[in-house]
Amino acid sequence: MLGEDPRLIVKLKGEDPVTEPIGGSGSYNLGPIETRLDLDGDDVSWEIGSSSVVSLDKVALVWKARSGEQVRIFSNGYQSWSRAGLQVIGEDQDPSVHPDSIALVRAFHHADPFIASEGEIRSELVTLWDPGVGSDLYCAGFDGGAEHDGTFRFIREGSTPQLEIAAEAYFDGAILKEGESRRLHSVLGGSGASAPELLEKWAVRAGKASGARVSAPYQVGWCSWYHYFGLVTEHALRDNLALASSFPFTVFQLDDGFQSAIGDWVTTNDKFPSSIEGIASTIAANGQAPGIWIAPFLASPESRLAKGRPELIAQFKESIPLIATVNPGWGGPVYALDTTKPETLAHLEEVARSLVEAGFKYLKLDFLFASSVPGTYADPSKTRAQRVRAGLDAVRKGAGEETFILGCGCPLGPAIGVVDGMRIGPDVAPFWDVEEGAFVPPGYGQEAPATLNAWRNTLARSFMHRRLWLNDPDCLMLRKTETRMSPEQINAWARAVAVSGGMAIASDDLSLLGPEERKQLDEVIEIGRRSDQLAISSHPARCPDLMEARLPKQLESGADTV
Ligand code: 9PG
Repeated sequence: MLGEDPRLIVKLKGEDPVTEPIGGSGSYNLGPIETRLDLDGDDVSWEIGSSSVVSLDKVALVWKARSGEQVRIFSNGYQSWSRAGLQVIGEDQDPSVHPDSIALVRAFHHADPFIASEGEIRSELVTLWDPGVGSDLYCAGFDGGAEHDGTFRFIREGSTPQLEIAAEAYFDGAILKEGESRRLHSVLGGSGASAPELLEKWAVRAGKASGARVSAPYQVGWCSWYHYFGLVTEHALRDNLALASSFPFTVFQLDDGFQSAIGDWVTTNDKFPSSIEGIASTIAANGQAPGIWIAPFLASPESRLAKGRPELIAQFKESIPLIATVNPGWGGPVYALDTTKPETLAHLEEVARSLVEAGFKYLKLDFLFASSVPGTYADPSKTRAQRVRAGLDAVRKGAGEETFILGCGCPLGPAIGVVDGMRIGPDVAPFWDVEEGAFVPPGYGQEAPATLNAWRNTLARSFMHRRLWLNDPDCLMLRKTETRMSPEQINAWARAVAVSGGMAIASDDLSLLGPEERKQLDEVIEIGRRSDQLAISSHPARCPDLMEARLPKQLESGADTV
């Protein structure tokens, strides 16, 4: 994999990077960091040791490759909602370069929220590139992401036909003790002619190395969000439940809007007269598995959690709570929990256990990037990835092995091996593209809620399905009223969900679905099941124009095509 002029780079916090050429497998000392490299064909395994206490920003393998006029890169964003797809060096820009980008938005796209250098293209966890010299495509990906984030950087300086590629283990200033060793995630390389096949091969290997949970059954269900949004009521939930029996739903999932506050997940608000136990038992009595949404790593300033247990909140600095995101629907800023504290992990475990004991069998865990946001955490030895992973492990421990866990707003790497399902794209919406006049934070246009944005990622990340988890493309919306999508757009989205073989979760007021929409749902499920079966028995749906178009248009499973 390593091309010409391979080098190792170590960067400590606040210091200039140091670099040394690599001559092959062996041990390399750069300042206090010893890196032991094992080059094996196209793969690299590596381990670092520190001879003193250091704050480590990154360790990177860097090499050069001949490139032609056009260098095309599959750029994979950091978390569920981040864009994935083709970028071309010199034509596209890293979203952080937007003059008005803010740190919180930059952190949506990439592990490293600092501004990329001019012309640099990045990809998280895995990448694929066509150097434009008529040769094969190259693929490289980390074998997991539980210990640290893994970023690929591509840069072409000036007009030189040389491409510089870096595979970076991102530590974001984590503290290493004197004498401490840490194994890094291996970098797996490959080359070949087919982009989807190379990405699938990587996903199989990374999934195996990280203990991916890929055996849950095909999911068919209902979710309250994309019709009712935060205005959902118990009344609306019960109305839909009353109609659900005539649909093939196995899961019935209540989304954001039931909780008494962000952070207080086991108590309901005034719109829900019943307790969470009451809601779960009502759903179960109707014959569906009860599902519920929570954002476990968040707490609003008004929550009982933030007020009663302020020590669980991460800090921006010196007693100033860390704001993880700002959401007008929740009344503004919300804080991130400090998942490096055993007390926080005990709390998360308890929340998950309470929900499962209340009867929920499906947990949609949202805004999981919260604990990856840079800030001051109690244990500075933990990387961003380890903070996310620790929180996820705590939830899994409380929820037990049988509970279906769906990750959302989730950094991808740290979740492999914990979640059963993963949202792999931005939110759908009852409209196709971001609408004129809508406020979109600078640099967030391709992540903003819009069915088109969900479509892009459904095609571009199809290779992850049944390899890293079950893909959740986001919800189906089949209603023809109370939507600004045309019948053609509704149909196009439904077909993408179906052919992807991913989770089929409808999010309509069921009273708006007539026989025609019901027939369409049945068709989606029929194609979806077959595509999913093919993903299990041979390969997931493939996107043949992945490297041809920034917005791919084709998806093919053995069952059908888009
Ligand atoms: C509930 C929703 C749904 C949805 C999730 C997530 O402000 N924001 O940037 C923002 C981004 C995503 C988002 C909501 C707000 O949607 O993806 O399915 O569960 O939360 O609030």
